[in-house]
Amino acid sequence: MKRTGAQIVWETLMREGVDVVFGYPGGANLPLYDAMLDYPIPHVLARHEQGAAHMADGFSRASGKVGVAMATSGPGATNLVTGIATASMDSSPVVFITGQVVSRFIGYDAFQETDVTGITLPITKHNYLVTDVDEIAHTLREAFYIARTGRPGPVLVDIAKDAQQALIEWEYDDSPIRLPGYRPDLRPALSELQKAVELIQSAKRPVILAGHGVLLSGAMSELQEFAQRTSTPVALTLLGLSGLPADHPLNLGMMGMHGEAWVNHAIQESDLLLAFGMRFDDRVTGNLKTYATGAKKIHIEIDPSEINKNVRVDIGLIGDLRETLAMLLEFVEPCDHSEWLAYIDEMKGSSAVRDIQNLPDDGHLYAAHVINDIWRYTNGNALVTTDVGQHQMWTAQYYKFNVPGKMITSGGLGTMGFGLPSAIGAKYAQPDAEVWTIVGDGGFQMTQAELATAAQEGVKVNVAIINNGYLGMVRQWQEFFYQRRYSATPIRNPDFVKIAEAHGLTGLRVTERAEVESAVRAAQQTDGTVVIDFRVEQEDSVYPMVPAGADLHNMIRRPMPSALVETTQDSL
Ligand SMILES: Cc1cc2nc3c(=O)[nH]c(=O)nc-3n(C[C@H](O)[C@H](O)[C@H](O)COP(=O)(O)OP(=O)(O)OC[C@H]3O[C@@H](n4cnc5c(N)ncnc54)[C@H](O)[C@@H]3O)c2cc1C
Ligand SMILES: Cc1ncc(C[n+]2csc(CCOP(=O)(O)OP(=O)(O)O)c2C)c(N)n1
Ligand SMILES: [Mg+2]
Repeated sequence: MKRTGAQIVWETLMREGVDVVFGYPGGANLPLYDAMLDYPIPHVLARHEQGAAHMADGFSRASGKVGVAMATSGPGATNLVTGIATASMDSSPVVFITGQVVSRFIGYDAFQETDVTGITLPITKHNYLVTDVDEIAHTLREAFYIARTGRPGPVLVDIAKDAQQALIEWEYDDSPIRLPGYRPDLRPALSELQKAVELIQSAKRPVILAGHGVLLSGAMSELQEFAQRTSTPVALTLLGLSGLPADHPLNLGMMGMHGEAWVNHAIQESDLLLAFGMRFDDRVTGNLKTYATGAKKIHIEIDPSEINKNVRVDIGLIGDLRETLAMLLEFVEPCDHSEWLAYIDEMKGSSAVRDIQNLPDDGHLYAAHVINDIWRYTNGNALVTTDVGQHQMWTAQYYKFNVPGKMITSGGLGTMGFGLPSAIGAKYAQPDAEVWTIVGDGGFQMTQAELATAAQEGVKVNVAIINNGYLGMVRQWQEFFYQRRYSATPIRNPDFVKIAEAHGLTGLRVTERAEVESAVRAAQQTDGTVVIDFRVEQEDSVYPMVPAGADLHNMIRRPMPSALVETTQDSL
C-alpha cells in the first residue's frame, strides 16, 4: 500500500497501542498533524511543549504504558527538553517525536533548526534522527521497545519534514526487534542469589529500601511477601511510596532528607540493607562516608551501571526486581526480627505519626493539615501528582498512599511545573480516578497555562494550590542556612480564583481549616477542573531535614513547642 512518512508514523503508533498523544504543531511537523486527522488516536493540544512532555510522562506513570509527546523543530523541540530530562531522571518511558527541518537543510542554520538529538543525547535513553522515509516505522518500533524494556526511559525520534512527506510502497513489518549489545533481560546468577540468601537469613537488623523499581517492575506483592516472610521493615524512597501500602505494619515510611527520623535511624543502625529498585540518590543517603557503615548491602537493580555507583554493595543482583524477588522467595526461610521491630517502634514513639488532624485549631492554616485533610476526604484513594517544593514533601509525609502508583512526582530532576500537566496526563490514563494535583504557588505559575488545556479538553483534575506566598523550599534553606536573608523567594501571586474563572473553570479560596472539607467536597462534586487556593501559614518548614551532605542521622527537628505535632518522638 502507498503511505506517506506521516501516515506511517500514525499507523505505527496505532500498532503500538498508543491511546493518546500530547503535543503542539508547527512547520516541521505539519505533515504529521495533517495525517493525524485520518487516524483515531486522540490528540491533546498543550499550551507549551513542556506541558505536553509532562502530560505524556504523567500518562506513562499512571498507566504503566509508554507515553507519547510531539513537537515541532527548533523552539518546539527545545521546549520539550525539561520534560525529557524529568522523564529521564525518574526512568519514565516516553517516546518524543519531533519534526526536523528538510534533510538537505540540516546543518545550514535553517529556519527553526536545532540539533535536538545533540541536545538530548545525555537526557534520553536513546535518540534518532530519521531522514529516510524507509527508516520511520522500524525506528519508531525500536524507540517504543527501548523506552519500555530494561530500565525504562525517554527515547526521542526526530523526523525530517521531507521524510514525513515522502510517499512509498509500505507494509507493516512486525518482526521482533533485535538490537545487538542491548541486554534488557539480564538475570542474576544462582550462586549470587544463594550468597544473598545467606546474608538475609543471618541478619539481625535488616531494612528493605524500596524504590521506584518496585512500581516499575510491578513487584508489589513480591515485596510484601518478602517483607512479611523475613519480618523485615520497609523504608521507601519518594518515588517508591505506595510500593507497600502506607498502613502495612512493616511500612516505616519515607527515608532520606525529609524522611521520618526513625526510618533514617533504622537505616543507620541496620546490619543489612536490601535495596530494591532504588538508586541511592543523594537525597536518600546524605553523607556517603557515614551511610549505614555497619550494614552489609544487597542491591537488586536492572541497570548494571547503578551497582556500586553511589554506595558500594556486598552483593549486586542484576535483573528485573519482580523476577529476582520471586527467585529469592524460592529459597528464603521465615525469620523473626521482633526485637528489632520493637526497637524501631519504640523510636517511633507514641505520637501517631500522621495523626495531626486532631490538633487544636490555632486559627492558622497549615499545609500539612490541608494535605492530611485532602487524604481523609478522598479516602486515600485519589491519584495525586505534585509539583516540587515543600508541599511535595508534605504530600509525601501526610497523604498516606495505600494504592500502588497513586503518587506521581518529579523526584530526580525536581521539576517545578510538573504538577498540573502530569495530573492531566494521568487523568487520561485513569479516567475513572479522582485526580488531584498538589502544587506550590510558585511552581503552579510555571505551567498554569495548562488550565486552558484542561478546559478545552474537558478534563477534570482538582488543583490544590498550597499558597504560602513564598518559593517555600528555597525560603526554608535561606532560613536555615542563609540567616533568613530571603533573596528572591517572596512571591506575589495573581488571584488564583480569578485565573480559574478566566478559563471558565471553578476557583475556590480557603483560609481556615474549617473550610477545607467543604472545599474538597465542592471540588469533588463540580464538573470540570477546580482550583483551590489554600492560603497557608507562610513560614512553615518541612521537618525533619537532613542538611544536604550531612550524616543521615543528623536531622534538623521541628522546634518545640509547635503548633504542629512532630512526626516522631521528641527525644530522638
Ligand atoms: C525537594 C525534593 C526533596 C526530596 N527529598 C527526598 C527524600 O527525603 N527522600 C527520598 O527518598 N527522595 C527524595 N527526593 C527524591 C530523590 O531526589 C530521588 O528522586 C528519589 O530518591 C529516587 O528514588 P528511587 O531511587 O526509588 O527512584 P528512581 O530514581 O526512579 O530509580 C529507580 C531505580 O530502579 C531501577 N529499576 C527500574 N526498573 C527496574 C526493574 N524492573 N527492576 C529492578 N530495578 C529497576 C532503576 O534502574 C533505578 O536505578 C526529593 C526530591 C525533591 C525534588
Ligand atoms: C524549574 C525549577 N526552578 C527552580 C527550582 C528550585 N526550587 C526548588 S523548590 C522551589 C520553591 C518552590 O516554591 P513553590 O512552588 O511555591 O512551592 P513551596 O516550596 O512553597 O511549597 C524552587 C524555586 C526547581 N526545583 N525547578
Ligand atoms: Mg510556595
